[in-house]
Order: sequence, then C-alpha cells, then structure tokens
Amino acid sequence: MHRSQNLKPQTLIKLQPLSLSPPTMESLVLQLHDISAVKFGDFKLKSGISSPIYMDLRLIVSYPSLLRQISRGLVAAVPSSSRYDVVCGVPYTALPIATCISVSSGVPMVMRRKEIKDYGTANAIEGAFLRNQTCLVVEDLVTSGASVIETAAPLRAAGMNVADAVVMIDREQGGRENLAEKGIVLHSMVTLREMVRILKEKERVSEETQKMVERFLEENQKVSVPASVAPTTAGVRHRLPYEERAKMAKNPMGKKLFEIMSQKETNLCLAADVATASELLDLADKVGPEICMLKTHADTLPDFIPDFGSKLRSIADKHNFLIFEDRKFADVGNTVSMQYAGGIFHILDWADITNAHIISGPGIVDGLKSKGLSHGRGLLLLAEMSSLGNFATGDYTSAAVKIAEDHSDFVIGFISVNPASWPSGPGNPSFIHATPGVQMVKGGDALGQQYNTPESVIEERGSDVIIVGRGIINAKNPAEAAREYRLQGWNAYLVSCK
Ligand code: S5P
Repeated sequence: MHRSQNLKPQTLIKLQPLSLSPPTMESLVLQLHDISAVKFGDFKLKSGISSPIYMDLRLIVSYPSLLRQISRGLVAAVPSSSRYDVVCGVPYTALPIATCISVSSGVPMVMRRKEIKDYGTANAIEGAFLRNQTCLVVEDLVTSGASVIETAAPLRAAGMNVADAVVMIDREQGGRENLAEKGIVLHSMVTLREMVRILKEKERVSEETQKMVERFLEENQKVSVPASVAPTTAGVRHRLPYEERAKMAKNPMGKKLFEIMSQKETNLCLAADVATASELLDLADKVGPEICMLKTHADTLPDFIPDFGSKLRSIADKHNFLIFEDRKFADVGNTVSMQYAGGIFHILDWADITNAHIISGPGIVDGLKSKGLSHGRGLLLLAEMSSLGNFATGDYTSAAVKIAEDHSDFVIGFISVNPASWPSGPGNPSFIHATPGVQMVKGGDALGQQYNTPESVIEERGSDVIIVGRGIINAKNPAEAAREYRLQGWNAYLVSCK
C-alpha cells in the first residue's frame, strides 16, 4: 500500500543503531533539566489534572546532540530482540525523535496526519508502507496514553500491526494500563519518578519538591483516556444489545436491520457513492460481507437501468444486508409519494429503507407511508446532519423525534450525528440511529462535511450505525478498509453495551 512498485517490500529490521551505546540516564535527565525541559510549579496538563511538574519536550529540537542521545535512549528501551518495519512518531513533539530513530537505525518512518482537510485526496498515514507491516509508535511523554491510542488507530486502520510503543518519559499515571487494554505494550526510557530521584540526588531539586511530585503521582495513578479519544458511556444510555432492540422495533424493516447487525456482527453502512451503477454492484459484492446496510444515491448513477434494483437485491440477499436509498425526500406528502413509487428510479420497488427531511411537516411521512408500509419498507428521518452550519438542530431535531414517535409503525429511526447530546439522549431504543460523517481520523472535506471516528460516533455520541463513504471507497482495498471500519464500529458497540 502506498509503496512505489520498484521498491522492495521492507523486511523487519532490528532497531539497534550501529555504533553508539545508549547514554547514561543520569546525563540525559540532567541535560533536560539544563535546557528547562523539566519545570516545577503548578501546571494544568492536557488530561485536565494539575501537576507540580511539567515537561516541555518541544525544546529538544534546538539541541541536536540531546535529540540524538534521546533517540538512542529510546532504542535501548525497546527489547533488543524486537524488529519493526516502520516507526511512527506521535505528532508533533515525537516527530523529530522518530526521524532520528529512523535515520540511525535504518527503519523507515511513516507519518500520521493530525487532521485531514480533504479526505478525497489526503492519506491519514503518509509514507510508503505495506499492509501487515509492524509499526513501532514513538512518543515523548505518556500520561493517559491517549495520544498513542489516537496514532495507533489510523495505523491499524491502514492495515499495520501496532503492538508496541516506546516513550521517553512515562509519567506512570495509567498510560501503560490504558495502552495494554488496546493491545499495545509500552516501553519507557525513564519514569517521572526516576527522573525526579536523579534530580534530587544531583541537588537540582529539594527533597520537598521530590516528595510533592511523589505524592502527586501516588494520588493520580490512574488518569483515564479523555472522552474524545476513548469515550465512555457516561451520558449515553446503557445500550441494550441490538437483538433486544430488534424485539422492540415496531416496523419489520427496523427489526430486520437490528437482527442483521446482531447476526453479522456489523454496524457498518457503506455509502456507495461511486461513479457508475456497475461499479456500485461490483463494490456491493466485495464489501457485502462486512456491512449491515448499503446506501445508494440512485440519481447519481449515469448508467442506472430498471433492473439495477433487482441486481442489487440479489447481491443484498447473498450477503444479507439491507438497501437504503438516500433520497432525502423533502416535499409535501402527495408529491413524495409519487417520487417514491414512480419516476425513473422506482425506489419503492428495490429500496428497503429510504429517508426524509421533516422540513415540510408530518405529512411527508404520511405520504411515504401510504406507499411504503404495505411493502414492508422503513423510513429514517433526518434529525441532524453532518455538514458544517446545517440548520437541523435544537427544536428541529426534537420535532423529528416527535414525528418518529407518532409514526413508529413506519419510521425506523434517525439520521443523527450526536443523539447523546439530545435533551432525552438517544431516546426510545426501538429506534435506530445512523450517523454519516465517519472516518478514521477527525476532520472534514473542502465542502463542509465533518468527520468523527467510529469510536466517537458509537460510544460517545450514542449512535448505532456508522455510515462510511469515502473512507472506504477511496481506500486502496475497499473490502479491507470496510473490515477495519466494521471491527472498530463493532468493538465500540461492545464497549457501550458493558
Ligand atoms: O447529514 C448527512 C446525511 C447523509 S445521509 N451527511 C451525509 O454525509 N450524508 C450522506 O452520507 C452523504 O450523502 C454521503 O452519501 C454519505 C457520507 O459520505 P462520506 O464520503 O463523506 O463518508
């Protein structure tokens, strides 16, 4: 993946630099103190807690000799038998450290983008790498481990194995344990406690300061990963399993969707926004095993022909997923009923589910229901949208909930973005929440689309289904990318059921 054809795939390389031996820890710690990279006082950390000690490791780029020594120290901290295909520094402070390790050891580097502005063209991971390669994550400082977790996610999504991270300073505040939960072993060059012990021994700090830091570490042994990285279920209902919710659903298609999700262990919906109908059918067959639902925009397909629906239906039956035509109806009841059943697309004939805005009032649901209910179809209401500056908020969102409750025989749930933030949270568990604007890294495109991660959408925002388009379609291997999204979405669901 992303590797030029004439380059041979990288083989695992041992991380030992060729000549120099690791520096003594004492000398390194004293040098860090000399350049004021270690400060004592009262500081507010990124994780929100107040600390009597602070490290400004961004300073080390100004001291090349120190930077070199640190990279040697980090290499020495990794078990000597370990081998890696690539190293990746956590942006930004650890980037120069990772570069130094790469240059001295000959192990290539990849870079994780912190934010992606245009998902159409940019990669979350820059550099040449192959799937299944083993990547060592390099970090300057670990408190909760959140930054390492944030970096490991897109690396894993790109198909790499991430089982180890090496950090210059372990604050010993739960990072090791949090990372272990994510299957990452943390190797540290030095602990904060050890650093302060050395500084005290060399009379750089008083005994009182040493005691204060030790007391602080005792009292803050477990800093949890912030909600934006590994959200907790706080504020979100304790999620009932999909199979339980299947029993509650009033509409047969809503029931079927919950059942498929539970049976196939997937809450992934593919937004199949490809250029042609034939491409779409091809993609549907490849990605079919990973998804519970496939979303179409039939009016974008230049080669749409009347038997498109039956062709897609046979693929959907083969792989057991539902078909969702993202028509976003918005007119008065009578008009939408004609648009639904007639026209060129005959959506009613082939789409299990469609969706509607509520801008025109409840009559739109009556209009669609008049055609769809007897065919066993279901409807999603757009209660929120993912695009920047949209108006589907507040009272508008509440109105969508009210209309859904009043038509729960036909409405199966919502297109929503953050149901956990609604006044009554995600609400009635018989309704499903499906959320677009999902990518492995937060960000957006050039036209106002906004992305959140699968974990954030399911765990923090209380949604049920992740709708992913370009994150899968633009991947080199869409089926593999879909698998990664499925695993992330499903794991997040399992966590939120606990
Ligand atoms: O608010 C919305 C509602 C929808 S259904 N925002 C959206 O992006 N969508 C659809 O989700 C959109 O029409 C597109 O098909 C998909 C998102 O695609 P992606 O490529 O940005 O993941």
